[in-house]
Amino acid sequence: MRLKRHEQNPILLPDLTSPWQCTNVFNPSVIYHNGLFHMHYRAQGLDWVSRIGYAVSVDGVAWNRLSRPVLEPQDGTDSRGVEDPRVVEINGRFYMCYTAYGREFVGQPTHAGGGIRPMIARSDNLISWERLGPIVTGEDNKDHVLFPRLINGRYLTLHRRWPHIWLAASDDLLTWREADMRPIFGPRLGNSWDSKSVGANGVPIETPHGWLLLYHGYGEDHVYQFGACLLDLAEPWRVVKRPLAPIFWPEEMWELRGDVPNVVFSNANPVVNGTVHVYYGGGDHVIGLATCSLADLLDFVMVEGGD
Ligand code: BMA
Repeated sequence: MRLKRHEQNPILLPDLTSPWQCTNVFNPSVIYHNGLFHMHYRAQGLDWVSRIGYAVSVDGVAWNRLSRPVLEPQDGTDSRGVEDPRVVEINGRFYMCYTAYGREFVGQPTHAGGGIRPMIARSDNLISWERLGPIVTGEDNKDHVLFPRLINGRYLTLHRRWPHIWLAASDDLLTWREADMRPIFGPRLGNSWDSKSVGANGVPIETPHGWLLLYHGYGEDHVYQFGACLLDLAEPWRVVKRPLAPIFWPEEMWELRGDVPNVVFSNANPVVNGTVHVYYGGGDHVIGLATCSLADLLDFVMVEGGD
């Protein structure tokens, strides 16, 4: 089982005429809404600060982008950039999980002196975003993504306390208590591709068998790859299937090289007409698309995922 690259890859490149997105465009979120694909992507330009751009598409391959970013840094908590959006629609409103990379931090300085916060913002039109706040502060935490519906009346999010994927619950998206957080899975020692680190990709896909979660990982060689697993539908902290093999890894020149080499990094896997559309950053420099049938991916996870 492996994802198939689109023949028109890469599907989005830096715009050399635009100061804020002339260097890198990568790690996009994509949702399918009202018959259109809506992309939010991370962009870097002349100042190397990450901003979030927006683009829209009829076919999911050719994009029309807004000339201005839809989210930019606003204070010391995100002055180094707003990164890696993951957008989800819940009960008719849109929520964006994104990483704020700042110079100011609460608690101990971490990760080379920067603060890395998992933030949530809300929108009714995908363009204007209102910041709700962070899930946690005072630690380096990212790769957070909300589930597309409430479970037991609560919002759920995955997040990453390195090197494990955690689950957290909240009544209102504003208060996230430590007591409502727990680790759900981590790297697999000795397994070639995800032995060092893992983190969630896009919004978990609801299926009759459970939540299908695509995730990224790397091993000793630091090559980013994707895997898939299945979380229990009612108790998503329980991992029910997790195949050993990856489903995608860098092979193209623009995945092996780029701004950061050997990186495929995905924040989006919308399902449209039975096809999983995996949008991803290649080499932290451009955007690619790879697909598979949802039925085939589910088969693979069920059959190869162990008991
Ligand atoms: C991760 C994230 C991603 C990035 C990846 C590879 O830690 O910061 O934004 O694509 O590293 O550089």
